[in-house]
Amino acid sequence: MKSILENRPALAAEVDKVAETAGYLWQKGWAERNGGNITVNITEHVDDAIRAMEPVSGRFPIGTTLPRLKGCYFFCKGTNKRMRDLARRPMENGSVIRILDDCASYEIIADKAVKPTSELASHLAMHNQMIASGNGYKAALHTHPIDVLTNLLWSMIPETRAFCPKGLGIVPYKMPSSVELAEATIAQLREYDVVMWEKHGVCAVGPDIFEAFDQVDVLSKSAQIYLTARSMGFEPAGTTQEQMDELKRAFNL
Ligand code: 2HA
Ligand code: ZN
Repeated sequence: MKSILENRPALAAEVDKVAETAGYLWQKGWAERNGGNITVNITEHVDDAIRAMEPVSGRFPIGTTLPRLKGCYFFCKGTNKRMRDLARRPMENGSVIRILDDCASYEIIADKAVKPTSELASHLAMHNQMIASGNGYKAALHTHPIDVLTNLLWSMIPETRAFCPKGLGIVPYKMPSSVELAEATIAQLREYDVVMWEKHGVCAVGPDIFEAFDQVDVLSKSAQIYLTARSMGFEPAGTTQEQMDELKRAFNL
């Protein structure tokens, strides 16, 4: 069977970036078993031939109605699939879905009938909001980092300020995969690009999947510095407010 990626280098490049990121998540220990999920809005790469493609699945409800997603297409990690497998064989461990005109259901169009991530409602709600905000963001990432990420840790390395300038939002515990989790997540996303799902993991959004990953990565690095300092018996002071302000002026943050 012909892959949807064949003769579509721009689309193939986006899927390659997802596969590369999936490998990082596994190497970092942030993706045990089927943990974590990735979705990328690929609508800009969709041509008439893709629009004409017959589904390889039935229709499934999203669980919520997302008016901005009419006619949108997403590459999604498959539910119950492993990040480490997505890294090597993205089209066997993920699929392309089409949002239907009711904005409340989707069908799978390629390559195989791999059912998308269990956190689809949260992911699609985030994409819906990113479109509404006009920020041009195309990627959403959910992962299970080892470090405890909190706002305090944000000040540990100056780069965190530069590369994750908005800091971290906190979403109180909600059932995984629930619409309540989706709603609480998008409320935090109005202010932040990275949110912590209490007792679960983090979610990050960005223009592409690399940028979403980088934000979690810098926060995690900050957390490691903090925890290493604590384990050596001192409380790190972090960047002072003065130093932060200086950075802000110098780099226009
Ligand atoms: O996809 O991480 O939150 C597995 C999960 C669910
Ligand atoms: Zn999870």
